[in-house]
Amino acid sequence: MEQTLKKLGIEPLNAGTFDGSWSKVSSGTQISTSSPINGAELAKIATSTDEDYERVIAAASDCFKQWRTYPAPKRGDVVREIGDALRDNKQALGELVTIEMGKILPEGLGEVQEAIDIADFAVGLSRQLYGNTMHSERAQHRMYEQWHPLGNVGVITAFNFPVAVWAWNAMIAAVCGDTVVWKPSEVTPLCAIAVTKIVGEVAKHHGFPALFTLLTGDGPAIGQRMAADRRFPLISATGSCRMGRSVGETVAKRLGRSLLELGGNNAVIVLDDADLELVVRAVLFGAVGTAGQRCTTTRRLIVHNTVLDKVTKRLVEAYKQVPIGNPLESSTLMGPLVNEQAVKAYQQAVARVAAEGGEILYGGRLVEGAASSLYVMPTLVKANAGMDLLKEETFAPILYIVGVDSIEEAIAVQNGVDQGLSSAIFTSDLRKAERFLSHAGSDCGIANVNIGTSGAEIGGAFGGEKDTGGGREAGSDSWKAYMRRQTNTVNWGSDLPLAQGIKFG
Ligand code: UN1
Repeated sequence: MEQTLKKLGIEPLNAGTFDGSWSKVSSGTQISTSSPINGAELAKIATSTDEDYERVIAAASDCFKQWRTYPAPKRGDVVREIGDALRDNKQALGELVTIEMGKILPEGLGEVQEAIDIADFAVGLSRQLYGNTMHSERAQHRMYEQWHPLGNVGVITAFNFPVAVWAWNAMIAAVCGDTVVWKPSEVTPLCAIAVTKIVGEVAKHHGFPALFTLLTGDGPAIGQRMAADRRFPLISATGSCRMGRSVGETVAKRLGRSLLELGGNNAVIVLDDADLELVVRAVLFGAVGTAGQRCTTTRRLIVHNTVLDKVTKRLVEAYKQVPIGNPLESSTLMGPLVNEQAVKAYQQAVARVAAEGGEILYGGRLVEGAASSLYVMPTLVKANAGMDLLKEETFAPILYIVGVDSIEEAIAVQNGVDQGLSSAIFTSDLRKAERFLSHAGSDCGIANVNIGTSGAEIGGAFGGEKDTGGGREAGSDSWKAYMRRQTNTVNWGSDLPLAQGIKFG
């Protein structure tokens, strides 16, 4: 652990504010971050003061005025170098994700890869920020749309993807000509500091030291302040529905834009003709991966009653074989939960199962003799669709299994929650798969066939409907959220015809 921190320039006490240079560590109050692996303190961080906040916004706003004049493909060059710098640091950064957040190393490395992938995507995008051209109804007129840089983008991220989700926003925002102010989760500040050090060097080298700035807080105060601040035309926030509702309301009050990627309550539907081998593998990754702390984690398994017993038995067998332990060790499949609060949420959910008419089939308790009190057993629950628990997102490895008699019932159960992020169906029947993907099928932002709910590629737009917040990040045309659109009409004739054929005077 020490080696990793050293490689990434993490000190025992770190500045948590970056405005193009790092603030003094003596300024703010200090928070400490510890590893869920063994509870050991990793480092202390000086949080951002009110003055730090103002300095960061001023530096980002100044930087924006320069950065937006820099041609988009050149902005792409800077992002390409950032992708290379992330490649150079992939191992150490992946380790830091694992050490500070607790996901297993292959997932920590995968997360850094996701950041590299979006950098590559953004480089290509920097030459493809296309606007449309329309045919004007007026003679000798040209009409078209262009996309301009937006300004400072405030990026508020959660602990569970402490590198990748910032990168989805930051890499795209940067090629769009925006500056990025990052407020990471107070649970994973070191990941943010390490990333800011790496990308800050590249940005500085190109003369834009305040392109990617950082604010560290202790709790929601800084995020709320950003949400209310008109100097952020866009706030992109990832986290719980509760947080998103509060940020969204505050941003809406000043008529700003928000891009929200909030809670999921993702289901996998298993039909009677499903390839069960694929089901078990996909559900294991989806429900146990990242210890159930992805927004895309599989939380509900909706199974056709004819295969319910078979699927349940196979999953119990598979769950028994999940090695739980130190996420840095290659044999481990599941590490700890991130903190005590997460363990409490897990325990509270487990405690409600019986009262709500469910039955714990496997797990439901802490791992005995573990290196910290944060290791829980992945849990399988026999459930029914009416249980209140199934409507909630508990950020822990608890999978509720529900039996159904038809695809119609399965889709109704799957859609019968407030969240709408990710969903999947396992079937060999093309018609049923298409039914699931149709307008009358899954109501989620992501709907997959014979693939689980988590582990999306960056090339598609990522996000969900309903209480998930409606935002789309990463690939496809998500970039449009980070720019402002302008419609231009140019008259190159010598008359002034009016639209709609109006004669005036
Ligand atoms: C998140 O949990 O906030 O699709 C993001 C996935 C990852 C991203 C998850 N690519 O599971």
